[in-house]
Amino acid sequence: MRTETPPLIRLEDYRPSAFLIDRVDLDIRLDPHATRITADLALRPNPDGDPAAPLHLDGDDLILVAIDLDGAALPAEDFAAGPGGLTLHRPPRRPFTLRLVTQVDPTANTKLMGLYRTDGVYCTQCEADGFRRITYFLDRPDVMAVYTTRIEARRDEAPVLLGNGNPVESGPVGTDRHYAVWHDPHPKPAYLFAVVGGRLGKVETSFRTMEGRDVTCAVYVEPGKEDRAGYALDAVVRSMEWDERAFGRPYDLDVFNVVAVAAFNMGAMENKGLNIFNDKYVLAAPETATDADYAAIEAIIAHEYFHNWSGNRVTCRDWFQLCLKEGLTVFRDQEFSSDMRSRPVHRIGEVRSLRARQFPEDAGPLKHPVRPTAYAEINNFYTATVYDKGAEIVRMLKTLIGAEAFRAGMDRYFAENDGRAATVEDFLAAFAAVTGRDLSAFARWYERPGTPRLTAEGRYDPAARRYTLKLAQTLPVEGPPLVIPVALGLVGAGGPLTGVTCPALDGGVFVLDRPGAELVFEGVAEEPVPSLLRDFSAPVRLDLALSDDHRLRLLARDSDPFNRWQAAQDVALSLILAFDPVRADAFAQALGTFLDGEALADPAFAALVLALPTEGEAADALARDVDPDAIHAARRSLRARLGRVLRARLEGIDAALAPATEGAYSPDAASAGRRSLRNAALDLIAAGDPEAGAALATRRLSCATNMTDRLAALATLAQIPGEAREEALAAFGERFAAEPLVLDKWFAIQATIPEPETLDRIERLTRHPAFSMTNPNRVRALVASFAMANPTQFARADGAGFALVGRFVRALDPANPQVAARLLTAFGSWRRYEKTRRAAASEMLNGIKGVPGLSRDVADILGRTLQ
Ligand code: 0A1
Ligand code: ZN
Repeated sequence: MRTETPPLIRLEDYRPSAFLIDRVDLDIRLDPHATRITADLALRPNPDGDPAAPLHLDGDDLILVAIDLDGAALPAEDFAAGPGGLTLHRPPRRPFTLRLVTQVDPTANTKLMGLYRTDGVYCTQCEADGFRRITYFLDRPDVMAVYTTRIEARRDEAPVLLGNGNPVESGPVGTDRHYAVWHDPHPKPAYLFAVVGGRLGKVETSFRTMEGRDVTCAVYVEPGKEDRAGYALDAVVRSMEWDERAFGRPYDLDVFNVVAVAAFNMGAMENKGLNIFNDKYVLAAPETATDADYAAIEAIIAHEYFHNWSGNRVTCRDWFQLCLKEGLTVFRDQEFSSDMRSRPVHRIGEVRSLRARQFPEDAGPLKHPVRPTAYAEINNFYTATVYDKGAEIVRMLKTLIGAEAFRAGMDRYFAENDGRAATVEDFLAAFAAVTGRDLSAFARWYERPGTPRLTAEGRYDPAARRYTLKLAQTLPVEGPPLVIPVALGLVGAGGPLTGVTCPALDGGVFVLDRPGAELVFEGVAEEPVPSLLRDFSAPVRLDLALSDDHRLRLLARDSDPFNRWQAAQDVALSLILAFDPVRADAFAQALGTFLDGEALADPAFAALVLALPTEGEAADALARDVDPDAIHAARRSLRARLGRVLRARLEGIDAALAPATEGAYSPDAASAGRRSLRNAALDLIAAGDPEAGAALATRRLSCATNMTDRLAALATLAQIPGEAREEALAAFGERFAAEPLVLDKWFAIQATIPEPETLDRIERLTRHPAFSMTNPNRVRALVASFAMANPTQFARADGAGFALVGRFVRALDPANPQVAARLLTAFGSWRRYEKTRRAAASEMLNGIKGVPGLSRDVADILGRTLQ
């Protein structure tokens, strides 16, 4: 039996629901294997729906125990029920209540969707379609109801009982049980429903909103780990403050709870008033978490909190509109992090991750518009395109209309759509209304897949002191042009040129809304270098032929930090793709001058300048016949050369930063920046002189006082074969044997060693007592890191790397299809390899295709990947 390509759900087929549900009263009796859910649903026909339709409620893996309509048992001939749904053949055409009693087994729920147990804690995940695994329901985001939830459990098993909204009452039931009732006054779609029950410790604080509401904010974690929850709690408070200041959005309940759980498919979830988090994005102590972990915790806490307005108060009409909440909320969390940290450094980080994940996605078989028009499995559309390109669209909108109009448009969007399930059209309509502009051409960004290419060509006429810049856009798919905001300026030998006029520019931005345009600059006193797409003003690929000298002028002199960084990246990338010793040395000289001048003034920025483009970026630039071994070797030799030429300076940086980085740990951005530069220097020294590097890294490991430095030293050492590495790895593994989140880092470092023995290492590590196929973090640490961040070994010419990942996909699929499908996306660029590797990937993918009973998640990714 072969798995067929699953059927598609299409945007154009959207119809309002035939019925609505106004109120949901739940009584949940938690039990490890037989949890009973009694749901009283207040239903009514939808005036906008089909008046003759039967009532079909979604279900998934449910056992129906009882069904009553308006208090009387429903006769068997009036309905049909199975694990996958419940149909009432002749539903009343008036308001009525349905009581459903269902039973589920949370312990057996390995998909981690619906109600499940992780380390003894009951929790739920309902986005996108998990509520139907709790009770039969109209499980679609445009059906919004007011929920009251009573939770009952054994007191010893679940002393803490949490639900959405505000706590109403609680008390004992008999001698060993208890209950709690929660009421959420804000109508919400089922995907935002949550309950939690378990033994949990907490930290809490209170926050007074701009409206004067006192909110109790709490973060719940595994008992004993309360001292690692403080940073997350602080991030909650900072997020609340910021959303008031930046967007005028206050919180709207009396409590805001965050719960950390060990097994979670994604990063976190914005359930109303009860955010549930992967514990990796909550728990932090200097000894166990890196600077990057702290930054991610801050960003994800903010992201989920900001969903309270962009997602919960205003939700999505249907799942095609996912970017409406995700793109917007990513944009909001990016702005928050930029305000909390260094804006340019954060922007560079955003763009690096866009290029690492979204550009390849948009160039391969899994590409899709930011608003897809069809899907087989919605859980496969929580993608870099929906999230990150979606955020770029919001950013471009702000660039186009200006900060003030953007804020006015946001206010209008929230005011007009509060309590509604909205669409991308509703979002754009708010900005069109406040600006009086027609945004229909801009809206094409939501519809057109693929990364546009922006080509630029400049000509200087010294006699006329005129510079002419031709810009053109090309799109991977035919169609009308996009509206591309191009922030730009001209840079002379001494810095940005002044006294230059160009009427086509508005606030330094040219809006390219045609296939091509010519910009004329007057009063240009010397031959300039154009600095284009400043601050990465649009998610496009830029084709601009510049000499190394001109690029290095941008590095030295441009006023735009993003383009200074970009200039160094461009030179480095061209050297990785085609090495030239003379150019490499000139590049090293320029880096040296840069480091001398400003490394210590802005260490975080300097660290980014030293971080060369990744092997993935080089592969993405090549686009075809990719040989990861050749890219790896080229990048390695460039780094070795830079390390040797810059050795003295790198040692100087190391010494200069030693006192500041060896003191007490603080996760703030400035301190983190110093650590990142010092660790970047160490890594480059090691690239130039592995022996000295190994010695230095070993010393650093022995005196590290925090996880950032410890892990950086270990990562450097991991690249250098030898006994020192093996000893360091073993010591680290023992030291943190009781720390699963730290062992994840240890798994990942080993899985990304670019050596053939890594395959055996991974096999060995799967037998490590801390490894588990049922915890997604463990699987991601060991296997997804290998697939996504070890290009030479994943794409080995003999196919063994592909085969290893293929085996994991197959083994995971029956238990947790979402995680299996995500792992399979590592093959998204398989057609870009040279032919031996391409054949190996094809063979592996076709092998999975033959497996009987694949999940819809995996079958969908596989079908599209092979298309
Ligand atoms: N809305 C969440 C993402 C999310 C989606 C699906 C999940 O199911 C396993 C979990 C979380 C966010 O954007 O953070
Ligand atoms: Zn989100």
